[in-house]
Amino acid sequence: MDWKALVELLKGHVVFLQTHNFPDPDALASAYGMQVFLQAHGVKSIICYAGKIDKSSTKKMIEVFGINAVNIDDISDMDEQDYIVTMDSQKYNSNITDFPGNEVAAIDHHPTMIPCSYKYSDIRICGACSSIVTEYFIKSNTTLDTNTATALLYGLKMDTDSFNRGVTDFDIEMFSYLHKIADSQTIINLYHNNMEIDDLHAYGEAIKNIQIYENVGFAAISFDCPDALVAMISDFILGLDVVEFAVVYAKRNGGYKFSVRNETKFYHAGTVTQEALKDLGGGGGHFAMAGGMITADRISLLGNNPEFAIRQRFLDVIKKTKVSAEKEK
Ligand SMILES: [Mn+2]
Repeated sequence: MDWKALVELLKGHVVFLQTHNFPDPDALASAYGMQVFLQAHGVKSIICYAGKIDKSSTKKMIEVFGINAVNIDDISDMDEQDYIVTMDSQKYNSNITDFPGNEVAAIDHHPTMIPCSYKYSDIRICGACSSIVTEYFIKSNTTLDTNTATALLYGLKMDTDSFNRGVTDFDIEMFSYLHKIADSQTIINLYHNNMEIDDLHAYGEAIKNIQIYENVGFAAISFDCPDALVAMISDFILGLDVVEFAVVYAKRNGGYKFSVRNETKFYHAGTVTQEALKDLGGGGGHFAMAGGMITADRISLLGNNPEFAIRQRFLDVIKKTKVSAEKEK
């Protein structure tokens, strides 16, 4: 991490901070934190994204912290000269749309799927992109106001499932810094009001359709729902005592959107998902959590029982992974 190099690189340019599509709290918080940080060093930037901000909890977060995130449809003047910093995501990922600007930098906490050479990159595996952005304030001695600290803490809390998932010593260190400045009441208010009545329909369908094969739980949702909701349901299924690996998917644009969770030490959710969805649309992510999709044009590859084929693909990869883990013992 070299905060001066980042500021130097961006100075004098039109800068867009682009989150992954359908941004979640960590993407928005880290982009917002970076915007405040850059502003303090004389660099103006615009937060942008593709897709929708489709959860009321995320909309509420934007309102509460006063985050100005602009949908790409409302940006007409971005050109190739403009600089893009990808936040909580990396160029070429399946969850980020390629905008006209030049991706000169990436700040992310996910493993790299397809390498890209940036002028500046800060990609570290940790619980949340918000943690990485927090360090920019600390290392540069930049004042961190309560609002920004609260947003970053919220992003960190949400992405780590309250410090249970993918959390590292670094996240805890950043948390202890944010905690001193953040407003805990705001966090409590946001945290305890992140489910909508409509979400219950998706939960209901997942509960009805759940299928369990040994320690692997599958649930299909027959209608489109926001990424964040699919992820919440995947967490929910993982909460079952017999389930150690959860695969939840919802219909989207003629294909499927996946959220995968792993609590074993044998499998890697990211690589299992990548392998299982190979040639179908793509996927990947962390050890404990991953996402993916099957695109409409690839559905036919699954034959006439797509749900069966999906289960088969995941179970095959999991079985293979298990065998190699046993060999290593
Ligand atoms: Mn994140």
